[in-house]
Amino acid sequence: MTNSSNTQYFIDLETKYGAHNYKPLDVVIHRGEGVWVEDVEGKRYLDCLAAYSAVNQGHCHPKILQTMVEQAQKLTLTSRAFRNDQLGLFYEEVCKLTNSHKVLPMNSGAEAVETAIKVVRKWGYQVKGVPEDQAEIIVCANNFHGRTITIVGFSTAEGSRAGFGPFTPGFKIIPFGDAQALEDAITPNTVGFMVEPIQGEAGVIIPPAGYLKQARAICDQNNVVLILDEIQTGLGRTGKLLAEEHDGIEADLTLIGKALSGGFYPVSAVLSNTEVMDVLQPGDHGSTFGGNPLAAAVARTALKVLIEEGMIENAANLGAYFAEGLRQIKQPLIKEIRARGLFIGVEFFPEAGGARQYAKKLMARGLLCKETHQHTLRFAPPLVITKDEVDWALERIEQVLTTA
Ligand code: IF1
Repeated sequence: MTNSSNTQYFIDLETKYGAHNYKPLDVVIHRGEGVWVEDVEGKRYLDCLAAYSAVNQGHCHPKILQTMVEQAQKLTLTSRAFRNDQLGLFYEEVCKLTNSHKVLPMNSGAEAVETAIKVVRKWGYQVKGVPEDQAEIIVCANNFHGRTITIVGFSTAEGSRAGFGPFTPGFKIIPFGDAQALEDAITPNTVGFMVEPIQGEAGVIIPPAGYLKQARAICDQNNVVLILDEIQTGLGRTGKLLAEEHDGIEADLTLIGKALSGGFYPVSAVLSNTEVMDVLQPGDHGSTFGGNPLAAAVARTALKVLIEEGMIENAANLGAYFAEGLRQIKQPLIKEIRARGLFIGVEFFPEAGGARQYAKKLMARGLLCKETHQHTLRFAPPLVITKDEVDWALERIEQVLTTA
């Protein structure tokens, strides 16, 4: 076997030279198209992770690729010292689509989260009148918002925090899905409440019906900015453009990332109403790459194909179909199946001995997915998946879950 087709060769390289901050499944992928990826030995897999929802539009979507290439041939980066002809168009399109007033573009999801934290703190001091350095932000237990020091500082996952202190003060943690806890935690110094509409890393945890509506009302009553982290739930994943639509609410700040580029490039954004975003003045915040013309052009096309090609409706329809198929599988070790659109979690009882074994067996049968929080298997394929492909996946999942 030549080096270039030898899985072990690439794994050894990563082990020898790379930081060991991940424990990936031992599949080395070298190309992808739509919902399918191929490894270096020519084996094909149906991708049910979709790069954690960054490739909602499918791998290497041809129209996004075309934009990427055409824009890269013209102009990639100006820095924000100068203007470019893509940024304003991106702003207009994303605002009209999401009913937002103002946008601030960044790169990674974590940067969007950090940006939101800065913006609500400044809003708290300038508009709400919170005394200097007293601003409080409320977050939820079992959150996942990224990996910076500030963000892991308010994580409740010991593995994310341990060894990285001291952390940024000013955060309060309450249980997820508990509106009363939110009301009780608010003080006159509370500037924001940040929450995932559905907790992803925690295992696709859907809050009780009415929770987000109550949270919206409590934030309104107490002059607190509601920040929804839709970095994973947004852009079609749950069968709506934004997950907030399921609850008929609008956040004050909405964070999007991942699929904003269809997986071609790191692009994130903070979507805001005017009052909150207008506290930022020139020099307050920025990024060398944020809002660059390549990112803006790619994001414009990524949003366009999501809408024009019916991916959001497909997520709603085939997500329901996928979940229904999973519910037909007779396996008493399944504790619960949670699904909204193509955001699906299958939680096993601890007696099953962890979900990773199933992920490995599914990989051997040509389906890629990932366990989360030890006992939950997450299925979140690209939103371009077809009914036949869902059937193909269900067949394999049933085989793996019902044969010892
Ligand atoms: C990794 C999880 C998914 C996110 C939400 C912000 C970010 C993320 C709701 C930060 C990132 C990631 C990153 C990825 C694993 C992944 C993940 F399992 F850890 F939770 F998707 F489910 N808000 N999610 O989900 O965005 O800075 O990474 O662009 O390998 O850490 P980022």
